[in-house]
Formats: sequence, C-alpha cells, structure tokens
Amino acid sequence: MAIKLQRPVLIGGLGLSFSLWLLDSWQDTIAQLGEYSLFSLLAVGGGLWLLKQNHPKNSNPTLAVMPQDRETVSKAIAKAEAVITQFSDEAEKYNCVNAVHQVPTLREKAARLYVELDRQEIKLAVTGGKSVGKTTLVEVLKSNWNKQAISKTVSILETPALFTGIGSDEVSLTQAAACDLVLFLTNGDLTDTEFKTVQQLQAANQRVMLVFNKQDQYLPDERASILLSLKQRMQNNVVATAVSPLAIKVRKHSEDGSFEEWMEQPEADIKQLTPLLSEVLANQGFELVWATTMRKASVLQVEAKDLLNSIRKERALPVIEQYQWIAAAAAFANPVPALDILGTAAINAQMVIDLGNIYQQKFSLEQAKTVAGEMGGLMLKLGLVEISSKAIGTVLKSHAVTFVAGGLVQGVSAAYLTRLAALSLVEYLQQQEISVNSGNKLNLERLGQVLQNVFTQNQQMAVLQGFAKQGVKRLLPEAEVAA
Ligand SMILES: Nc1nc2c(ncn2[C@@H]2O[C@H](COP(=O)(O)OP(=O)(O)O)[C@@H](O)[C@H]2O)c(=O)[nH]1
Ligand SMILES: [Mg+2]
Repeated sequence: MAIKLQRPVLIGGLGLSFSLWLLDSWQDTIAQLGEYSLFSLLAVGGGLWLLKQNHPKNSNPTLAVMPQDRETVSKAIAKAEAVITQFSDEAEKYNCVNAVHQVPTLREKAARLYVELDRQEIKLAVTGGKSVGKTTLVEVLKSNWNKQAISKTVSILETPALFTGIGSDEVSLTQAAACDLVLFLTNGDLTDTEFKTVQQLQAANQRVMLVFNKQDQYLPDERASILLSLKQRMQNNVVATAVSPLAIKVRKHSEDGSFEEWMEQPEADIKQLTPLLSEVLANQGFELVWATTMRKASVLQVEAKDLLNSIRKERALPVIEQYQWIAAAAAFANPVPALDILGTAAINAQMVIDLGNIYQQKFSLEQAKTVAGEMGGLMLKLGLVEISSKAIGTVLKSHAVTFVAGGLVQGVSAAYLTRLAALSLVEYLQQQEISVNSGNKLNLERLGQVLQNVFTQNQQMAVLQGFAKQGVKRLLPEAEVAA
C-alpha cells in the first residue's frame, strides 16, 4: 500500500503546481490508511531532509572552550546573570507570578558560582563500571598518595557504578560533572559504551584521565597491547594501575634442595598514576576549577533561558492562535489551490513581527516579509503543503464532518500551515542567543530543520484530527461534527 502512495508524493515533490483537485482523486486510497501510512507518506516526502538531519547535534557552544583565565569564567557567569535579569524583567512586566518566585533561586545560584570560581578544594571523581576497582583506588589514594606538591586540598568522590543496567547513569555522570577531574576506570580495552561515555564527558569540557586498572590480570604482552590501544583512543591520557593485585606464590629454595612456598600480597601499583595526578593538579589546579565553574555557569544559563522561553511561549500561543484563524477565514472565503494557500494567507508578515517582538527580535516590515516568504518557500520545498492539505482533506472527510464544504479544506489547511510556520519560528527564536542585537540574519538551514521537526511533531493523526475539528467549529459552526 505504501508503494501506491509514493507516486503522488514524488510528483508533488517535483512538480509544485500539483494542486488540491488532483489530490482529491487520491483521497479514496488515502482515506483507508491510518497513522502508519501517514508517516510513510511523510518519510517519502521529507526523506532527504530527514537524512540530512541525522548529524549529531552540536553540543552547547559555550562549553567548547577550556577557560585559560579567570576573566573568561566570570564573563560566562555574567552572561548567565544577564539571562536571569531578562527573565526577571519579563516575568515582572507580564505578571508571571510563578516565574517571579523562581528568580531569587537563580540569582543565588549565580552568586554561588562567583564563590566557586576561587574554590580552594580540588574535587576528584572516580567512576567506571561495577567492580572495576573504584573503592579500592580511593582507599589506596587516600593512604599512599603524597600530595605535597599540590597547593589546594583534594577531595575524592566515588560515583555509583556506571553501566549496571539498573536505572540510568545520569546520577553518576552528574556527580562526575560537578568534579574537576574524572578518573575513569576500566579493566581492559574500552567497550563502545565506555568510550562513548568518556567522549560525552570530554565533549562537556570535563577533564578525564583513563585508568587501566587490574593490569596484574594480564600477561605482559597483552597488557602492553591494551595500553597501546587505549593510548591511541585517549590521546595518551591513560595510566595503568593494579590497586589490589592478586596474591602471588613465592618460593624460597634452600641449599639442601628443599624449598618453602607462601602467598605474598604485592603492594598496590599506582606508580604511573600518582606522579601524573600530582603534576596535573599542581600545574592546572586553577584551570580545572575554572572549567567546572564554567560548566555550571553554562547549565545555569540554559536553565534561565528555558524559563524565559516558557514565559515567552505563553504569550506567543494566543498570538499564533489569532493569526491562524485569520488565515483560515481568508482561505475559506476565497479558496485557492492548495499550493497557493501560503502565498495568499498563511504566513502573515505582521505575525512574524509580533512573534519577533515577544522574543526581543525586532523585524522591520521588509524583513518580516522576507522571513514569511522564505518560510513559505521552505514549506513548499519540504513538501509540507501537499502532505498537510492531503492529510487534512482525509481527516475532514473521514472523521470530522458529514460533508466537506467548498473552501473548508483550504481554510483548515491555511490555519494548520500558519500554526506550523509560527511554531517553527518560535522554536527558532527560542534558540537564538539572548542579547544578540536585533536584525539577526535568518539562518535558513537551521529554520528548515526546525520546521521539519515541528512538522513531524504536529503531523500525528490525533493532532490533525483535533485540529481539523477545531477548524470546522470555527469555519462552519452549524456543521455536524462527528464525535
Ligand atoms: N586482580 C585485581 N583485582 C582488583 C584490583 N583492583 C580491585 N580489584 C578487586 O576487584 C574487586 C572490586 O573492587 P572494588 O574496589 O570494590 O570495585 P568497585 O565496585 O569499582 O568499587 C575487589 O575484589 C578488588 O579486590 C586489581 O588491580 N587487580
Ligand atoms: Mg565501590
């Protein structure tokens, strides 16, 4: 059945003059299909786009640099504070009572970061899978490590074991993230999961030292080759240890040919680890603490930004709702072929200006027109217009009303496309940096990705059905709407 569907969609994707009356003839086929088929439609229509999206998401850019000076970090804290201030201002201006209550906590967190910047204690985390030797390492370090060269005090924390399969690793990783240096223990070559976790920590600007423990369990050859492989994967940032080596049998021969045998417990071997650790903590103690503070500042900034975005969205939704029904009424009264809906009604430049204002992004009318035009073009290019009109036609016929009045599909489609465009614009604006001056050039590629995501979220049958019913109530208050 899916194969039948590929044709019209491909035609639609290629020849954009494909209009609604033509789609009409496919409706009987489509009417029999459920949610699954809608997704296959979407997959074909937006296939290329979805593929392009598979790149891993950029991690937070503010985390990308290891701070070399105190100044950089205090600037990052100031930036978080600026977002908090913006949040506080808007929360008060628009009377968001709950939001206003959250401000003091955010401010306190920011104040604490300034203290953290000069923290005198270096925090070490010891992490890794179950039974890799974390507890033993902590004990050995506490008793055998000479920390004279280090000016700051050192605390050592063992995280809960990673990769146990019980619950998530989040608790452990959060604990590790609050530390300045992570000792990541493994007992052999890294598994994929271990390696990914190490990379994840490093990507968040977390300093990680890999500790290959229990090396006494390997023959010298094996041990060397594992170490080599680990060094290649970890840019040399690896040490081998045996924090609790197995007892070995010792035999002492006497002159008369007899011998004595006994088990002897070798000492913990941390001779590669401690000098390196002392050196790193002595030379980079400040940078490590700064980096931790920087990570925390970034987390705080994101937290404040999310809160700010959520109070802004509360103001944006009624605006979107309003423009969406304006578009619906216009297209209903003056039905045009599906593909022209965008040009005539759906993305209103004034809506772009209004939404921009909520997100502190000032658009001139000229700019707003450009944005509206670009978005319309993107929606056509992505095939969203055909797919949406088709799906809405289907929903109206089969679920919402007993008959489809002329212009109804166009009206509801116009509302739906307006909503998609507006939600995408909001999503896009939410991702913009606070305090960037207005008139920021639109990043079309980014906007296109957002559009595709928003479309996917809103294209489920249930969403469409709810939307179509709402649309019918608006446009044809007297129509019979199926339950
Ligand atoms: N052979 C050997 N056993 C070790 C070594 N380090 C730890 N172990 C043993 O591994 C087991 C788990 O150690 P533990 O420190 O509790 O691991 P944790 O679960 O990571 O805290 C214990 O029986 C330790 O004696 C080592 O270097 N060599
Ligand atoms: Mg333990």
